[in-house]
Amino acid sequence: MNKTVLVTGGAGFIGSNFVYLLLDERPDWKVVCVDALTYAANIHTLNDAMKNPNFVFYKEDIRNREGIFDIFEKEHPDIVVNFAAESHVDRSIENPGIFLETNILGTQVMMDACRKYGVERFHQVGTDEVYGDLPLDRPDLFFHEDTPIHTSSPYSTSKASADLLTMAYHRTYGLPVTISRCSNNYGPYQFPEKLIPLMINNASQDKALPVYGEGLNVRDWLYVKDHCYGILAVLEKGKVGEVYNLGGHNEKANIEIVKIILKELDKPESLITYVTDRKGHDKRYAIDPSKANAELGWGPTTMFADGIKLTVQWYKDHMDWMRECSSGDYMKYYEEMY
Ligand code: NAD
Ligand code: TDX
Repeated sequence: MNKTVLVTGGAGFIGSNFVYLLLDERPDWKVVCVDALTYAANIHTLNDAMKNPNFVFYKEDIRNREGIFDIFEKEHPDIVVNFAAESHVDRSIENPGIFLETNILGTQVMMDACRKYGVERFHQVGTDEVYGDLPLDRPDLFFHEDTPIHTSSPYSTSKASADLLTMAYHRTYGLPVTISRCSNNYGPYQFPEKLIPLMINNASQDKALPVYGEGLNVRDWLYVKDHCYGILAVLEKGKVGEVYNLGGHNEKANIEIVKIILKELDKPESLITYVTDRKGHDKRYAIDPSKANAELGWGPTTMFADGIKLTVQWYKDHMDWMRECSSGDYMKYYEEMY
């Protein structure tokens, strides 16, 4: 059946992977991408999508009510998937304001447009960071959908606020919403400020690899395509008003990840440099994805050992893309950070 899906943040990391997944897997759907093209976007990521007649791109800010309403007026989406966000924890510590504006107020604008024009689903792309962190010495503990919200950073607080607002729009106005909360993603098209592409970028140039604290913080890594399949499963099989945790059962300490990357690139561990820890640094994230397994039949299919090889190879093959991202603005940020 033909559907029009409006994807916000589709020029960023996960949003662009989702755009490509939809164009491949649902060839009779129209994909409308809305992205403000912030520093985190690279328009060349969408070069192939632009050639597809089922794809249309709008450069627009989700905070701009008038502009967003105009797009709804023209496109009348059936489904809206909201990826657009300020997504980097370190930047939220330096400058929280824009996180509150985009992640909370931008989400409100998107849901107001959905209310006005009517949609069959508004899907909010959320994060496991809303649950706070788990202790390193309790490997038996996991985040469940009913784990209390307990945020640490301005980023996770803004995402938690957006989730709460999404549920409020469901209860108060009957908006047909779903939320997915995912663990750390890795794969192609991730901006090189995030751990994995940053380390690949630096190691490829024999630059120091800045590891926060002792590198013992743990994240649960999921290949981006598996996340995108999870979102599609929520859209097609998920129940309105529900939250679904999507995770990989693939926990690794940061230092393990860095050493795996060095091995893949055949670079020495002497590049590792321990730097001042992130303020309020969450210790461990670990998702229990059993609800998504049981209700949606979803689970990750990419083993980390394979996914990380694919990822390192992708960045080696796309150094031009990496250089485009590492423009003047990004280098200024990088030099201030490290
Ligand atoms: P990203 O930073 O790579 O991409 C974000 C995109 O949103 C960019 O293209 C940017 O231009 C766009 N954007 C930012 N502000 C905008 C605005 N005001 N209006 C319109 N577009 C705007 O982020 P990502 O890693 O792809 O994350 C996508 C979503 O998934 C976010 O909501 C994030 O919170 C969530 N998430 C990410 C991860 C992860 O590991 N990366 C894990 C769980 C959840
Ligand atoms: O240079 C670095 N050195 C380092 O040790 C960077 C950039 C990170 N780290 C550590 C901090 C974290 O423990 O690596 C871990 C991963 O860091 P990020 O890539 O910044 O991700 P994280 O803070 O875990 O948040 C990510 O996952 C959840 C995404 O950026 C969020 O958008 C998502 O919601």
